[in-house]
Amino acid sequence: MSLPDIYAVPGLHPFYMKALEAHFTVHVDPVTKDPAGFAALAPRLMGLAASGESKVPGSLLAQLPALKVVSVFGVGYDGVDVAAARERGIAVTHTPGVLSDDVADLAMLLMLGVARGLPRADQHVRNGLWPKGGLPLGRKVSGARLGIVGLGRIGQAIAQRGQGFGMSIAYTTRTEKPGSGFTYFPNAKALAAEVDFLIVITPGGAGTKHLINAEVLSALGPQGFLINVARGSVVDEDALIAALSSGGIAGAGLDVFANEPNVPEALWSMPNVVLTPHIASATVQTRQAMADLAFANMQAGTAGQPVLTMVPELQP
Ligand code: A2R
Repeated sequence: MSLPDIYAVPGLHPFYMKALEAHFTVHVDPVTKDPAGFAALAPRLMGLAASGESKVPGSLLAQLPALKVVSVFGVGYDGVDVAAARERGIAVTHTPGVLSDDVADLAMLLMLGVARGLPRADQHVRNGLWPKGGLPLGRKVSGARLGIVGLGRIGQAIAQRGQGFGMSIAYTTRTEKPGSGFTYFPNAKALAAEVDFLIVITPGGAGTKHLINAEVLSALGPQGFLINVARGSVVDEDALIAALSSGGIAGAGLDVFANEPNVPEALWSMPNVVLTPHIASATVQTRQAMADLAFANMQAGTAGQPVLTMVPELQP
């Protein structure tokens, strides 16, 4: 018996691909790779495997009449046209929860790294500069004021870690979380004005585009640090570069960027910035857990069974 056909975007994680290939006939990027054959293949494609950064526009969904599920390997799915999927009765799933610890860990790593100047200190030793002198003093993290923009699964995991560092925790969300025990601010600007470190961990997409703008950065001020582990679109990158280069804020730790994998060259040489290439969930353990969940969603969705983790907008 032939295996069901599915569509896979290019560059999917090998753990996810391995599981898919054992149970499906996987067609990688067939629109581009075989445009002539695509019309014949399209009516057989029952699932679409995507990553958190993939673009899955309504125009693509419209070409896939048999599609039952889009299974995203990632918690963010802002590239998927969920409204178009809803109209066509297509399930959209993601991998919430299994990556929260890793993303929170990386947020702390970036915060500590930029505050204590880890990249520069490492280079200082490697380049043989230690015997010639010391480094500028860092910024103490323990006991400082932490502000979290977005107090969902990952935001709460960050808050827990911040508590472990004796930090005071405040946050902003669209709706107050009275049970959290943390101090609520109605918007990012008001929060930024009251904290030393501002960590951004909302979803991406139109609703949060440039939530962190010049005004918010100005409120964070010359002693404040920005950490972004959400999506590049949430921060106005031009405003951030301007604030970093003028001393408007003290520094930044960034895992996500507006136009990945391209990072503005202005950031490369800044000593008060720590940059990582969107690796927040990139551990063996978490990528395997994400692959297992994304695969389970694909299997359930293509079999017409209830999926495990539907995106919130499509939940009943
Ligand atoms: O919707 P609310 O009020 O419960 O707050 C959510 C918050 N959020 C916002 N906060 C401020 N302004 C906004 N415009 C805004 N829109 C959403 O983000 C909630 O507290 C948080 C999202 O939490 P979860 O849905 O539990 O997501 P999780 O697993 O923490 O992941 C967050 C994002 C992903 O969407 C990826 O883009 C990224 O982390 O890796």
